[in-house]
Amino acid sequence: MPNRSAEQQKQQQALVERLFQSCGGSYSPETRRKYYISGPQWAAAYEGQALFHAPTREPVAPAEVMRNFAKIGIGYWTTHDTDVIRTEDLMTDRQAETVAGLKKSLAENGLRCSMVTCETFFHAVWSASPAAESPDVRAYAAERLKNVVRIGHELGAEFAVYWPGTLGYMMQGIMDEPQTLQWFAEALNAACEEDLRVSKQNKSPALKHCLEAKPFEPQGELILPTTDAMIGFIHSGLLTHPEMVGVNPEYLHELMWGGAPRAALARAIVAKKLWHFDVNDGYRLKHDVDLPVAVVNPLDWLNVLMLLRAHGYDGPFNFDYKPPRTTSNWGVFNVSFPSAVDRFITFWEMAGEALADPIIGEAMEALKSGGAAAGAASAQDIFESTKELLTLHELIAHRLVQVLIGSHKGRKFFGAS
Ligand code: 3MF
Ligand code: MG
Ligand code: MG
Repeated sequence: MPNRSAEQQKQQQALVERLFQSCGGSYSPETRRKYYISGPQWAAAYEGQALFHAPTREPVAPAEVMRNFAKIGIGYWTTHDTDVIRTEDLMTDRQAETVAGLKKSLAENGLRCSMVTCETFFHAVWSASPAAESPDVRAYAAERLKNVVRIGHELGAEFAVYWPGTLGYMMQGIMDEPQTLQWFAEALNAACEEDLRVSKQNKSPALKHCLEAKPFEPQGELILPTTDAMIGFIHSGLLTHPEMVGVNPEYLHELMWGGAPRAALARAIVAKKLWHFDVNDGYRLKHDVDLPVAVVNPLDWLNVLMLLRAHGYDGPFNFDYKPPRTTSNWGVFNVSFPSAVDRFITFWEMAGEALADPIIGEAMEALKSGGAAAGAASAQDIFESTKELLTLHELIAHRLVQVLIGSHKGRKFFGAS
């Protein structure tokens, strides 16, 4: 029996491989490495488990993830502390050994660690949040954040990300929110202080600390549910080093509360806080399904990348998605990551085309020039002067869909002229 299924699996892989190759449109590892794309350890090693889901895949060790990322052409690797070090081994000699091993694997595979993040949501110690009433929990949270900063320096990371996870509640009336925010700020302040200490000692640049929000999950109510809330928190006066702290919006997290990710990103851009970006896809007002980038909302993704290109975003694109649990261990590295990366690159290049499109360009310019109602004082005259121009909004939307489906390059359906 095992032999028979091994044979079947080989045949099925051959079929998937043949069909994937027939899809075409893939980029070489060298081309993929030109983009600031990072692959999370937790995404690659995700076993498919969830509240209603048993695992469908085997665990994958960091060295194996790195080997596969290198082969695919994903140049950067990101991790939570507990993705690679058991909670009980953190801040012990075992941690030092593990970190040394990770450094070696990164070097062997020609990868760099761009970001480290602290897991403050999974372990039982965080059940009442990392800013819990108990001073012991809070002191431990501060130590964990400081430890992540040190690991980040050790691995040469540029960013530290904090998704507070359980910073919220399931039931009403159990929490003093302003006090909890103050406590949460204390842990971040400790992380920034530690960063300044280590970077001074090592004569190396400080990390960029980025806050990530999610509107719900794992708690019913979160105290900092959106990227806007995080930006407000950065400027609340509770942080001792607000200049060291920015945001890491996640595409689906903004969609989950019903917002427009593009508008959330725009607000972070004008606040000069858009430093890191988690990319994935999913559905509005639903769960954090973490689908691969652009499989649900391709038009929106084109639009999001136009925004980022137009405003010179040069931070990482962190592929914080979950390979679907119907994808096998083999499929994770042979289909899931390569296809997600290639779609991203295609959308990035398409965004460049859309920004350079002469039709869109002329339409935008015409709209901005307005209707020469010079000196007009009446609302009606001003409206009349641009009335016909405003039809360009719909024309631009049509043109963007043409870029998405390739009509702008002559792709035609049913004998269109
Ligand atoms: C949860 C997330 C997290 C964060 C991660 C980085 C497990 O929905 O998106 O991924 O991105 O903790 O800090
Ligand atoms: Mg998520
Ligand atoms: Mg994320």
